[in-house]
Amino acid sequence: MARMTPSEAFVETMVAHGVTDMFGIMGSAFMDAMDIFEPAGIRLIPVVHEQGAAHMADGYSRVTGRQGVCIGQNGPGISNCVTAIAAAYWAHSPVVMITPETGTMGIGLGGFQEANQLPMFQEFTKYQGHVNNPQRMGEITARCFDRALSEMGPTQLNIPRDFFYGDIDVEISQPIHIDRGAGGNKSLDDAADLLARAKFPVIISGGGVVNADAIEECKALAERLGAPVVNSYLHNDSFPASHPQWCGPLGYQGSKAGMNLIGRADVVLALGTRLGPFGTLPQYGMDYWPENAQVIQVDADHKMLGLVKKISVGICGDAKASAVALSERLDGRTLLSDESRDQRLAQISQEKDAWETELDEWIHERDDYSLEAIERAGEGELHPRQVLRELEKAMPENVMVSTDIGNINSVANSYLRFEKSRSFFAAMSFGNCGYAFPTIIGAKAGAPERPAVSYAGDGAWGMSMGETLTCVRENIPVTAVVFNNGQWGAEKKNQVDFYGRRFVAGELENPSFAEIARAMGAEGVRVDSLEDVGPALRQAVDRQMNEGKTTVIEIMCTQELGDPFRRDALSTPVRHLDKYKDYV
Ligand SMILES: Cc1ncc(C[n+]2csc(CCOP(=O)(O)OP(=O)(O)O)c2C)c(N)n1
Ligand SMILES: [Mg+2]
Repeated sequence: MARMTPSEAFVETMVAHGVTDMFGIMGSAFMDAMDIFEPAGIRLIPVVHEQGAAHMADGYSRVTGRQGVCIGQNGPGISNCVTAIAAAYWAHSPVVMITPETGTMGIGLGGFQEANQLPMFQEFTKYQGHVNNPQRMGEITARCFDRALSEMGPTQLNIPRDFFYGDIDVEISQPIHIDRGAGGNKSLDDAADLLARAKFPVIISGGGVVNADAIEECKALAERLGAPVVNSYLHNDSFPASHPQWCGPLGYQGSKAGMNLIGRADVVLALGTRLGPFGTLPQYGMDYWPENAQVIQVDADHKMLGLVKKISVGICGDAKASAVALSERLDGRTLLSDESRDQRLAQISQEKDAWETELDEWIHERDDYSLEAIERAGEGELHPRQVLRELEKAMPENVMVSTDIGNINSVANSYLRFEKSRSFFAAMSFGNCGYAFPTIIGAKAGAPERPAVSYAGDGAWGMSMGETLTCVRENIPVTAVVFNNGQWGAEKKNQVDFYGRRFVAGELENPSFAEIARAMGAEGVRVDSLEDVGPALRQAVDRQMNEGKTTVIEIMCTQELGDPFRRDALSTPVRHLDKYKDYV
């Protein structure tokens, strides 16, 4: 036990948990602790808006596998973070959100910046620690850090602001590491038997494979089975794209090769994935989910087993340990699928070739609205698909890419391929516009040696571009690609398909984003010819890595639009009132 102030206990516990960086905006509520961040070896990275701070903590945790930390002033600084914490929750990111609160002697009186801060994060946190007595500062801080990792999601540390002061006796806790294990023997035996009897097994490699650093173990299992491997939705970095058995992502704007192959499966091994409902919806008019296949699902969270899809075997385990245990059980065994190994590998390669050829030829969208948009496009407006292909070809090795929510960003799903995990940070299931840019800044802060590239549409860019100032001020160089199509395209697509092209609030009249970037102290480049796309990305990455400069690449695009996001959730309008009778 050592005598400390609660501020010291709080800071020392963070140090014990390896915290070196935090994101946030300073405030009086935690100034007593903030005062000793620097001598403790903690850098508080000041941001433009607290939503950005929480996204940065998310990106930081997704690339490092360690806790990302954010903090803000009680009341508005904290409520500004809600959206980003919700996004981190659905990305399974171990973010610790530190929320200093109104002092205990004032709460309930309607004082300054007062808010009840636990309910606002209740739905989006795995654990909420409230320091109800200053003596417990160290204990509850440690628990928030441990739970973020053990539960793989955000936790909240709520601290009444007067509880930073005083004298307490504390023993600083060391981190608790949880070894999750492979799952129960019976479920592993059953799964191995199913795999041994499978004729056409297919593996879905999910976010759990990324989080458990289990690519090699997934690869070994896939190679033993000769099975196609598809990525679960927006986890394109869960299997190396150069591997002959990699078949690309399932889900919205994913790989037709992957969808065709999983459609033939009699056994699906869903490794480290919750099989989220959005990620397996029909695409390109194909209802590919193999309803009659037996499904083995491996997830570290038992509550995900069988939640969305019917399963035959559920394994509550760590993706890495479970993959090893399954490989061991298959070792030396003859598998039914061994007979057809060569034919299946040939099918994988045929399907992939066909999809690559289709992508090469699919240079623009072909629906009526898109054809008209192309017709009316001005000089220098490029086809998004061609732009995305050029960017794909120009991506540097070891790149980290974040993507936003929007039509072009979603189409990008077919063109983003990775060799290693912890490389792709999409906006995942919360699907908030404005996700990608701050998230890549956090990722870059966590891995300064890796090139960092974000994608955003012009609408989403408007929400998030303020953080360019953070890149410049804090010397965290990244490369931001902005697809400028002058519209909130993804939502406009619904007006095309369902609302008789009655466009409401969808057009965006934009200033020059390149000029704005330059005014903020970054480099700004406008691209309006296809040949310039690749070189612009390469030069920007070069400036990022060698000169420490952030570049915003604004790419001028036509208004053509790919398949809509939510075909599953919209229906053609019905109007009963006479005055709206034409609105059908
Ligand atoms: C915070 C937030 N607000 C609104 C939406 C609804 N929404 C989804 S996509 C989209 C349009 C995105 O436009 P843009 O970023 O320009 O990309 P584009 O679709 O044009 O490629 C909107 C408004 C959302 N997902 N998140
Ligand atoms: Mg747009």
